[in-house]
Amino acid sequence: MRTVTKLAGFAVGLTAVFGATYGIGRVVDPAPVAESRHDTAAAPPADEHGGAADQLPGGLLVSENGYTLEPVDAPAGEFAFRIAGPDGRPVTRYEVAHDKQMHLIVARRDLSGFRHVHPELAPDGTWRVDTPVAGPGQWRAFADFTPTGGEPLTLGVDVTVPGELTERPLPAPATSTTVDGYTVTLTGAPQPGRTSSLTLSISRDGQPVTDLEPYLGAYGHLVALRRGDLAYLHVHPDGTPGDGRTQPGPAVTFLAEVPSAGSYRLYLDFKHGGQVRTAEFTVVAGAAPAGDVSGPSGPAPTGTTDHGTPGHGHN
Ligand SMILES: [Cu+2]
Repeated sequence: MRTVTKLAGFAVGLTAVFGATYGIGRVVDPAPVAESRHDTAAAPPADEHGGAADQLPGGLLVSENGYTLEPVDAPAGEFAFRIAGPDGRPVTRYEVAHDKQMHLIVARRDLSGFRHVHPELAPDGTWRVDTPVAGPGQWRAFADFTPTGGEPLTLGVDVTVPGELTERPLPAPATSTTVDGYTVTLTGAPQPGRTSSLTLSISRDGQPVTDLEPYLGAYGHLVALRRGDLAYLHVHPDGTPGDGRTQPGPAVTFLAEVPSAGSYRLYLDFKHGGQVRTAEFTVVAGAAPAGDVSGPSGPAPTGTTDHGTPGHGHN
């Protein structure tokens, strides 16, 4: 909290200095940047850095655009946190996105143990939820939210659970997986730097599932995490229930854009029979170097095909 208070004070100081500069600069040259800075406090200073912010994947920063994710001490079995706003105080007003004001996603650093939960907001701005973090290891917790008056944000923080850690290798790339008797098949492959269509088809006992239930405003919710740094990627469903063209299965289509070549883990949440399940895939975007851990070491490949080539060779 002390740090936040200091940072907030620093921000106020900056604003004051900027204001003075603005006063001087206006005489000489009315800089448009200063104009936007002078706008209402509700407008986040995102525009000036919009280009960079657009390119940086979500979830890599604990603080962005003046908003900071702060874990809060909680009883055993509970996970609690706040979002400190630009004024240093906990944010208490949020917009609803994908049916919820706050999406909390956790994954272990080895990309195992994914959970997606929805905390409850207390009037003082504290979010609480039964802890989704299970088992020893280094976890990354992502808070995906839109503060009222601000831009959508995904902030991330590390959470350590002490104990003996058994690192799990990333499962090999595959285009089919099973969960609780459901088979989920992936068509399409992400391409670095551009939007790709990913279609996930769900069947059970060999029969296509055609009565998926809406979950978070869609027939599926897809999260992608990059191997190596757990960059969190926004993946948008193509179509919404009730739009007249989107069917409740068996196929659910998403538009995904990955920032680099490399391995990603996809997590599809879907709801059927009143229960939400998560199907997981490893996918490789672009020409991943052998044993890839990080981003591209050269220009992003652009010549690969849009679809097909499922399960690029790995290892
Ligand atoms: Cu959610």
